[in-house]
Amino acid sequence: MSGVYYRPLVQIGDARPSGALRIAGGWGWAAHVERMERDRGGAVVPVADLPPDVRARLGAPRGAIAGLAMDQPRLMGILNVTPDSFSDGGLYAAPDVAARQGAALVAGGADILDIGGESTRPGAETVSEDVEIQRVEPVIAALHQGLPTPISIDTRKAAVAEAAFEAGAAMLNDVAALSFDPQLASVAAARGVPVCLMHAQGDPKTMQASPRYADVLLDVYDFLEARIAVAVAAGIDRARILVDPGIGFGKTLEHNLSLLRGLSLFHCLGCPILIGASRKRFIGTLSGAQAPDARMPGSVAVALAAVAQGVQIVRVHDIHATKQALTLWTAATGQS
Ligand code: HH2
Repeated sequence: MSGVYYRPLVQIGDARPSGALRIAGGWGWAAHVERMERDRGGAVVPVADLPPDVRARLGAPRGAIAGLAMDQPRLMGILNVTPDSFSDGGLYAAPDVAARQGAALVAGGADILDIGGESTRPGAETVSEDVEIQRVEPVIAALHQGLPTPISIDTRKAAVAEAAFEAGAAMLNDVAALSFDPQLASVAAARGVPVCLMHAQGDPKTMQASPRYADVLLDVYDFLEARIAVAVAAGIDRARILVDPGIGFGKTLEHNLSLLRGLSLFHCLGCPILIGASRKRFIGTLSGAQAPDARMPGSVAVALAAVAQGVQIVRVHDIHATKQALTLWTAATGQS
């Protein structure tokens, strides 16, 4: 993008000036963008000043992901089938309990379920493919049989993804953006599934040691742009790619906040945006809520702030509360 970045200043509501650009075919629009260059700061300019290719990418409606239209905010319910996830570790290890929790998430408003068999919390150890498959496969099979809701597999490993797709998963969520397992990109390409590419700095075991960026927002943008190119080169259709800045993955509190404030920049990548901030440590740091399951109000606030920037998918633990908040936010901002 020639070293120049454009962050749409997303607004919501009907009182829209002529000439405003609808962002990604969604609920937000922008009359102005922040034009940014590294080490030079930003300047607010009208959307009329956008280069035509950037304008086209910002404005193009995003295609459906796993059958879900991207013209309204979508909730991804988290279901970790692990003994050690930071928030729900050990709760849903038995397949029947996990399947019941999945059904409860759907009843509470989840549009898609994200099933993970390996914790990627800071300090977590990698688990073997076999163990990860044993954890996720029966749960995905049970959920797929019982529910029409699409299922995403949260894994970095090709063998796990393959087993999950066989069992009925319809999307890949990779916190390593296809960099952990060289086989994963071709597995996803062959299946034709949507793929979420998430930014992380370092691996889970060491990523919080001392994360550093020149400019976190622009560095993460460049990383995601490069990973999209890798995915496309491997045969994954660009229309099936989602991007995620990876809140908490090799980021300090200030890094997380810079990314949340600048989220709408990622619309310029031309892909739906997914965000996962639910119950993460920075919410505890800012609010004083020590226990992860006490961080629901802060998680809901971050979810709404993201949706107000046009983020299409929000990955959350507290589905019922987030759904209620989203319903009321939508009504109160005059969109219903
Ligand atoms: N965060 C976690 C796991 N997967 N995937 C995406 N796309 N974005 C995220 O922010 C994200 C993710 C970590 O949270 P959680 O699954 O709740 O915990 P754990 O990794 O301990 O299982």
